[in-house]
Amino acid sequence: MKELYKEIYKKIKEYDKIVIARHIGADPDALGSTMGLKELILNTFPEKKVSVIGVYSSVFKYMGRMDKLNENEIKDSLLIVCDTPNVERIDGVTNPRDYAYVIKIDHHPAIEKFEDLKWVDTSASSVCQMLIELTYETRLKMNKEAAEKLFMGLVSDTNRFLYDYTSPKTFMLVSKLIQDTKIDITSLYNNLYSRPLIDVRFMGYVAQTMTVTEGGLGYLIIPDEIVQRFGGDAALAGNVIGSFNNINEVLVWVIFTEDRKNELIKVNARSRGPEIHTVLEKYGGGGHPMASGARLKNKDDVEKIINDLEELCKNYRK
Ligand SMILES: [Mn+2]
Repeated sequence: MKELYKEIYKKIKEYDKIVIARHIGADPDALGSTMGLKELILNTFPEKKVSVIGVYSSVFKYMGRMDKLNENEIKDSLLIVCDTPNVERIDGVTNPRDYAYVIKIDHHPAIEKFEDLKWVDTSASSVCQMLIELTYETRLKMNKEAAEKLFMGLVSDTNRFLYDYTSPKTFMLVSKLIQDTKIDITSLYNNLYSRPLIDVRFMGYVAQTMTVTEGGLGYLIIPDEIVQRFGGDAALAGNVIGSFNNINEVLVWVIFTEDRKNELIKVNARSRGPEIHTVLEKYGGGGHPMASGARLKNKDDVEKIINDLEELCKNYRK
């Protein structure tokens, strides 16, 4: 392992121009790792040119702005891809081979080889955790700005140290990070977890209205009128779906949101028991085993999905 850290460090040292990328649909780990890595590199090598690319996310504006990429510099640049297992999911890179050298740093199971050098650790809670580790194992220099970004990404990917890949190593690295940089973790939690009142009111609506079946399926169909009442954003369900975890009576929960403008029904589904992605795949959607979604053109599919998920819950309970 030590050799791998050294090799990554050597490549960073070798290149004057470095581009850092992450996956589409950015989340705090993707943003925190790329922005944090940029800080680390510039703090260690102030003369280098480091660009973080990808679509800017206003939801996570506290992570910082993206950089403009100079196309002419690609062929001389080192590309570091964080938190992304395959080319199709890299935001802002069509062909990694256009770059001089490619490093992949990831904690997803490997899907595709597009790199010259890889560090994939599926036991790591987050790529942010991996970068804290890399820094302490090499001559990269930590600072407060990098620490804040890495901390937020790690906290978000572990859901505040709740998920089971939170390990003794996670706590050890975070402990050292806080001690070294004196980051103010309370204010950072504010960034991550304060939310608009409308989301909370909508959560109340979902909690009040959700039907819960015998098998442990919670479901809810939200008509367009209700979406309009809560601000008219079809992304609303996606913002709150994660908040219905850990309810005794609910194993799987799904919200169907009518989107009249686009003539479709958005499906957001979550599970804390059976794997649900295969059901959603059947209806043209997909995702992770515990978090999936779909966009339905056919209204009849709503009932079919409810039946399939209910079946899944019942079998799981047996
Ligand atoms: Mn991640």
